[in-house]
Amino acid sequence: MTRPLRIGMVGYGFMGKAHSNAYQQVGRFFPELEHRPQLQVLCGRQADKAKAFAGTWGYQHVETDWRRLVERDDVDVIDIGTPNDTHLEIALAAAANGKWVLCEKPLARDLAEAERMTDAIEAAGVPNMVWFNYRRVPAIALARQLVEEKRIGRPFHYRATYLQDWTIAADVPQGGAALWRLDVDAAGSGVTGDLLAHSIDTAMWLNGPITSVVADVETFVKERVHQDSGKLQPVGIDDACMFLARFANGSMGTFESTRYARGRKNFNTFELNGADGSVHFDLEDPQYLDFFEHKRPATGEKVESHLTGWRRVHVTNSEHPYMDRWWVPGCTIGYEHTFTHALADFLRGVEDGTPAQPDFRAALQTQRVCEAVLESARSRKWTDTGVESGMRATAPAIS
Ligand code: SOE
Repeated sequence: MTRPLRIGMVGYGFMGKAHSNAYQQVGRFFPELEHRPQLQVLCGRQADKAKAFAGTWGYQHVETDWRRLVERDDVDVIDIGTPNDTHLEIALAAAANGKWVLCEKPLARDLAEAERMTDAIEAAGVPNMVWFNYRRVPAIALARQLVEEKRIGRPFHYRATYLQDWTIAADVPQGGAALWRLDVDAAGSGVTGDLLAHSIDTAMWLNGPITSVVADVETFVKERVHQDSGKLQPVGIDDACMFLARFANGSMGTFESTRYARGRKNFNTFELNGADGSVHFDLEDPQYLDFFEHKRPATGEKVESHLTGWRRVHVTNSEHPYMDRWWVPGCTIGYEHTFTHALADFLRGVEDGTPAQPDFRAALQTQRVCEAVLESARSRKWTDTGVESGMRATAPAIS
């Protein structure tokens, strides 16, 4: 038995597309799910663009004001795919109207907003999720599986980078449709909220809570023309951020992110080194997970030291996370599939009563780390994150 789930999508940009595609694909590739997303209403401020998007993707109706959208009786889910400065108000109103709420990352511009959103969602008791899609890259999910299988052993180091290069030119303006990420009022922060939030979410999923950080940030281009005013205005975001971290499990972390790494487009990498093994991932080569296994020889067993080395696992077998839903071994999948996987996990969680992660509360923990990072960069001191120790984003205890 299937039942329709009527989607009210807010936003028709990059994420509007990525999420709409997931709604269309999920029932085809995860047919066992009971809920079948139905593209009901597309909401966007510019009527002509909203209508065009709705036509392309098959939304039945168009709204230009999210306040009307959240009150509609023919909508079950509100999906927030708009700039960060709109997340709070929309989430609060959606929760007050009893809608399920899906929100694009980062959860909010800052911790205070994220706390209000989490409180409101939990008080309303509605299903919710934040689209940290990279957890659903099969190779990253495989890394988590290897941690759970205790193949990494006692963790020592976690190393993450998230590098891009699209804001190097000083004449790139800030603000407006495509460039709100450069406007601190709309985004809340720069690479910390936009890119490092991904790295932090993945890190805490694989390696548990981050307890304290010390950070440094830089804004290389100090003034940019704002698209709304047409005037040169100070830039309030961090263009680059580096921080050291301590994890609750005793391991050490380094995180680096910038939009000024010439040649790097979406270079999202991590490496985890433990006593028994290491994993390495690079999103620019997303089908692969590199794994190094430190073999402890059984008594009398000869170790073939001349053959030790990293193993490149091509993560396309049906035994790999999510891959039984797609093609034959060796045939690859891409970025858009991660959203379909996230949605499938969310719906399954609702149906079997084990909410998918990261929900708002888990994303709130990532927001705590982002806040501590920015605070540390201001104070130039080690700063506690306040991440809840029982957080549900935590990887299982690693011995
Ligand atoms: C920024 O350029 C961006 O689009 C992020 O906002 C996304 O979350 C990331 O996945 C790709 O890069």
